[in-house]
Amino acid sequence: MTIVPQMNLSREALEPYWLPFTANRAFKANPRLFVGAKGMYYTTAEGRQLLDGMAGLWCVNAGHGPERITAAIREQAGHLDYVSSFQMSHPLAFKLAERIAGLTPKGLDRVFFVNSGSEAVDSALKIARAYHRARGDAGRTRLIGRAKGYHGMGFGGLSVAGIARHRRDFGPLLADVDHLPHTYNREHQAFSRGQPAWGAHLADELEALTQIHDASTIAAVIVEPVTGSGGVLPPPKGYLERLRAICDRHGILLIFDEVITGYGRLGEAFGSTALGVTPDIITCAKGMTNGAVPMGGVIASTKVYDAFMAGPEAAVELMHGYTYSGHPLACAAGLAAIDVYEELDLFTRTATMSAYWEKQAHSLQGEPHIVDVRNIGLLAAIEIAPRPDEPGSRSAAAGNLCYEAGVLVRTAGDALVLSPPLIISEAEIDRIFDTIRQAVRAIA
Ligand code: PXG
Repeated sequence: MTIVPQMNLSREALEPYWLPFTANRAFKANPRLFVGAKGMYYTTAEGRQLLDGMAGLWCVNAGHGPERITAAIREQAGHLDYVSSFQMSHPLAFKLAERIAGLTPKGLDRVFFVNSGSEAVDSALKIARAYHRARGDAGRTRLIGRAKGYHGMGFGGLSVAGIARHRRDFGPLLADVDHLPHTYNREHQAFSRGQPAWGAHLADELEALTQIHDASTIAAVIVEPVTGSGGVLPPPKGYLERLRAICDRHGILLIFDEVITGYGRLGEAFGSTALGVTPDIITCAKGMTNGAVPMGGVIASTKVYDAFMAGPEAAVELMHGYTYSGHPLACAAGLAAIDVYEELDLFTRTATMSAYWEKQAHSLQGEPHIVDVRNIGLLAAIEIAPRPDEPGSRSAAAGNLCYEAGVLVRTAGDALVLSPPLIISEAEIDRIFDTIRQAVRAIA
């Protein structure tokens, strides 16, 4: 019997677990197992410390395991383990919605709880369609996404998403969907610091779509304010403002998917505030509980919410929700996470630290294979030229070298993407970029 040393389990014992988004056979031959985490570091099963350059999966914004969050979950589990949110609730759900409404741009203050980013997106798309119907405008059903967009793995989110490899295997998606082009153009934008100067005009593609579909058929446009998984693409200056104006002109709802940009990543509680453009609906997840308990949310404007509140008072206004919506443990973690963010003044700190982050990220310009560096807030992508006919192989090799050197980064196609906990220090920022520097110098 082969024993996998990291796990003290037989190779066969690894079979039943089907891992998501993973090369299962390769993983099971060489498992990466983590047994602990604190602050900026993971502990692997071999006892190595790994600097977490990804905040888990873009979610552990205050670093791993803040005691206040852990204690809040523990305590809540002892009081009220579960209660349905259908026609009943519990006090923490109301408290959390109120706290979140205090973090969002003005006018966005009605919070619908779900359990993940994917559910947040599907819920937001359904709310957008139902909103128009509630106003007597049921012909508005079309949903517009964008190339390179990631909106989770539900059929709704996948339909508006723009990463072909994610969509390919699953048959027909939602009908009545179209996409804007993405905003990346290396020739015009390479090594931009923060938002690129070129590309605002790409928002006019929405105007062009209204000429194909007729604006009166379009319910909503959904975009990530900064494309995340698709490779960290900050919006060109003026682009989001232009999308907003076109949506207003045609009565189209604007949804910002802030699953990554929410909860401080751009130096304000939400990216909408940091970027100065207010959507009608925000989706969030990840940083909501600092990754400790699954949770997501749809934050709607009062205008959207009020449109649902016009019918008979005893009637359910939105036929939608999940068994675990507003789960007591998630709400406890959500409240404690906001406490921790505020106690550390983490969002302001992020705004300050991102200048150093930007400087160090761009110090990689001129190193071998590096064809672009993109950054905004505490996000960055290091674009690595692919080997001929082997897309992704060189970035994967660089990512593996970083892992061996004790730094966890993520690869997205030909890019290394970085999204560290917001508590990162200057010395840790140096270590991340120096490790990448050594890695790209070492690979062919
Ligand atoms: N919207 C956005 C913008 C996201 O980044 C989701 C929705 C879906 O969230 P859930 O909680 O359902 O996973 C996400 C998630 C990666 C990666 O490799 C990114 C995500 C998830 C898994 C992998 O970058 N983002």
